Amino acid sequence: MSIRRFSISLAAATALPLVLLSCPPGAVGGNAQPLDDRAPEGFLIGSSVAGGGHHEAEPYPDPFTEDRAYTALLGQEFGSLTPENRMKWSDLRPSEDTYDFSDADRIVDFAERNGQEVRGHTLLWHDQNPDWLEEGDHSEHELREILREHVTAVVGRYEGRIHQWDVANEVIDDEGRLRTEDNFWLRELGPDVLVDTFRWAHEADPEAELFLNDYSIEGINDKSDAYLELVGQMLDADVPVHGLAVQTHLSTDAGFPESMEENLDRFGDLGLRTALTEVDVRVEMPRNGSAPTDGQLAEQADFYSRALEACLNAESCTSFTMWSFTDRYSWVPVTFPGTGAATVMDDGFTRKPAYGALEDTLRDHHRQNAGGDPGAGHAGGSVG
Ligand code: 9MR
Repeated sequence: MSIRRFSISLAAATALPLVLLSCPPGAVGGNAQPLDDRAPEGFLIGSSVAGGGHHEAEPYPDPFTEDRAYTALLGQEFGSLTPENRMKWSDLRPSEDTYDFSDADRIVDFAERNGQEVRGHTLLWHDQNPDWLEEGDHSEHELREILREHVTAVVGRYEGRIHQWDVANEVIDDEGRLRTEDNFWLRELGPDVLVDTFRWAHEADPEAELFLNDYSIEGINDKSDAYLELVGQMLDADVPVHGLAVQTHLSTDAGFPESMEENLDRFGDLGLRTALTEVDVRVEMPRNGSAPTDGQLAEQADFYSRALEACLNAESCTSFTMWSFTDRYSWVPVTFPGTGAATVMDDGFTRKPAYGALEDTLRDHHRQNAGGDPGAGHAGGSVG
């Protein structure tokens, strides 16, 4: 991510007065009717909360604690928040003997003040594990104890305050095989530790819904087939798994996953809940450094709209969470250089056609299902 992208907007936008939060759609700042308030009852529109991870190498201060214009929108527009990095091992566990819950607590407190739900992310992953863990010299028994203790402490700390957990993240590879080599836990403790982790999480908070979360499983393909099989086996063994979380990192170049609704339905048929948990749609950035073309933005808007529509139509799918709502803090250009502009607002919080497409999709869904209550959302708006 280049400094150029931030040179104008960052200083200006952080100084925006909060009065701008009543601006009409399309303008910088807030909106007359926040996105989540347009959603049908029981359906949440969410966003990740920026901080940690790639942000630490970027030339801006911590977004969540320092960028008031950002947090104002975060508190106002969404019914559900997911810490982008602050509940990962890298952030919660500075050392084997210590926990640092300060950033995670701040997010959960903020969500509560704003009447928002929180999705917990994540407990068992192959990435963002601390060195003391992956490079330590622990016996199998000790590692198992470290994991059990962590899951119990973290899920237990937020008992009753986090409604869904991405317990396991990306445990199946692109060929549809369990990551028994590159997932530290599965490699060191064997595949059954996956099941144990769900059981420990369930014991720590019996009310929390426990999910498997992954990318490239939007449509019906080898990888989502592998999840269908895995989750079927887990359910047969009475493992407390309650949902499949479909990340939904899309690219206009790769085409839209046409079988999305059908795919969500087949997990719903198993009695699972589904959720779109990390939605973004990246585009190829023009080589001359200019903004995406109107054609690209229209195509992106269409992808956002179709993903939301698939989720709204699938009975099992009850939330649509974006992995950043603004390009200012998106991970995309860092990981996929040459691409970007993946979110519904630009660096300066101006709404793109994709934002309008989400509004239209929610409105159309409401019309088709007249009788729903689009006003039934979270309290929203309080920033503190
Ligand atoms: O957005 C996160 C970024 O800040 C981190 O640097 C990165 C580390 O891998 O993880 C990103 O979040 C990932 C999420 O936890 C799991 N799905 C893929 C997301 C994007 O990489």
